[in-house]
Amino acid sequence: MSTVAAPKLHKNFINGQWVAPSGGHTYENRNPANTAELVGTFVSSSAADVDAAVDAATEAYKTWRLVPAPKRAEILYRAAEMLLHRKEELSRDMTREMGKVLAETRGDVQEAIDMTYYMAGEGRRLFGQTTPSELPNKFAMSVRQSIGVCGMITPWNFPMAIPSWKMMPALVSGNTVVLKPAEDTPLSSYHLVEVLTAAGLPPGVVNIVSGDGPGAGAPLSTHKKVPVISFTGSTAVGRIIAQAAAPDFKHVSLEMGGKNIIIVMDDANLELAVDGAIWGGFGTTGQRCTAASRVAVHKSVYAEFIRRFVERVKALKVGDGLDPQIEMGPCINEQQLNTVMSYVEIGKQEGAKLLTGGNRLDGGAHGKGWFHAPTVFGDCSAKMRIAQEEIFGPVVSVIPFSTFDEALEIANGVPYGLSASIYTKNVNQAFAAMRDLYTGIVYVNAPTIGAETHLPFGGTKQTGNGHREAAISAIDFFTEWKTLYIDYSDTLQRAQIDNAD
Ligand code: UN1
Repeated sequence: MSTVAAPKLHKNFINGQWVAPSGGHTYENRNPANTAELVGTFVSSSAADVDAAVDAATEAYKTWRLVPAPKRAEILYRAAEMLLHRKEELSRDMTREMGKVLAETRGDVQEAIDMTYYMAGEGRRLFGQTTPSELPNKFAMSVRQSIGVCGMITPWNFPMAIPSWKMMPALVSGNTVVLKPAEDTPLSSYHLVEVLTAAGLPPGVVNIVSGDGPGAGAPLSTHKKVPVISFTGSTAVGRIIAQAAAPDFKHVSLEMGGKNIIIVMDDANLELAVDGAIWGGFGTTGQRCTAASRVAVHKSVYAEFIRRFVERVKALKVGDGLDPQIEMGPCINEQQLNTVMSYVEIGKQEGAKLLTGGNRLDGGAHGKGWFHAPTVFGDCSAKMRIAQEEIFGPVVSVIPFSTFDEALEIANGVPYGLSASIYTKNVNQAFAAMRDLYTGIVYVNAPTIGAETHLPFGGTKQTGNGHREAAISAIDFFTEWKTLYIDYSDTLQRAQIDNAD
């Protein structure tokens, strides 16, 4: 039987030490399925704490960048092994602080394990290019160089996976890290850093400052000694970070909102599409940036799809994610629940047809948590707010359409561009959709969620700012190219001049 962490005061982790916050302020982290349960107490950090963490990371960078990458990678390999060993206990703690069901928190920890192994492998690659020079007796190549202290601000919906997406490529590339985890889910990030430390990461290479956005996130993202910021969260906060970082030309990677769609064509395997819409729409209580919050269904199969989908949604068991019977957990907090409820009102006012759900669940076993019924709106038009804006909760808007072209127009007609999916057996339409859906990720005959760690993750338009997480693209973000020319001719050779006829 696995154990779970007892509630305690978790201090910041700076320079390999657990340190009390300079201001002495703390906050409570409670289980969203049962707010009577205290998961732990964490510190509310301020700019002074961020300064101390950045100083430690700056100092540690001097030596960490010179550790050979394969040696850095060995620490990551050890960490991955330890995460695997502790997977069950870490997953249980994550369900307690985040609320999603145990099968999903196991997936979250596994995603961190996958990323850690994958980036450890990069320690023996980190390839650059060699290429012939245009001049004789001259050698040309490019190498990756680390950048320095990377500030990371991570969300609560993937409390271990997303910090690992950012930390592992940064670390194997030779950077050091200051992490500000989401206020609602710091424990999982602490576990990750504990593991890295036990695996042999030197003091100061990874530091954690907990707290809220204004108190800790803002001083980190604007810090003069932090040249790299990696952020996952809302588009509104991403815009603030990008603007604040612009005067210093910081490297900024933003992973923001989504309004992802599943397109169900008339020839789709309907049962499979319903499975996908359930998992895509209500997995993680809809609190994924990749959530399928829109489902567009061809008119000829619309009635049948709705019938099967709504029946399945009504049967979803909502409750405490530690219970193996439960299929959907709570919203993360009261504010998120209120957002969901306000969008339900908006949907009703807009004239969408409420087919199931639409209410908070607060009776009986749900009484102590932030539960909302899984909700489906039918007969939505593509321009309704519930079909345009990110809700980040268990609400799916179903939109009927008549033609393939109309479906593509609906799919692309939102401000975001993270993930899209099409269910069809028509290979021509599948390829046309792969080409014409303007998103960072497209799935065929699978829902909008399910990204793997060795492929690029990110989106177009207001979802991102052109970078991609995971895969080799993460290494591209956390390194800079350095081009090297070595002239061994013992003469002055002028490029573009001495080689010209
Ligand atoms: C997110 O939605 O915030 O593809 C991240 C997925 C997961 C990661 C999602 N592997 O849904």
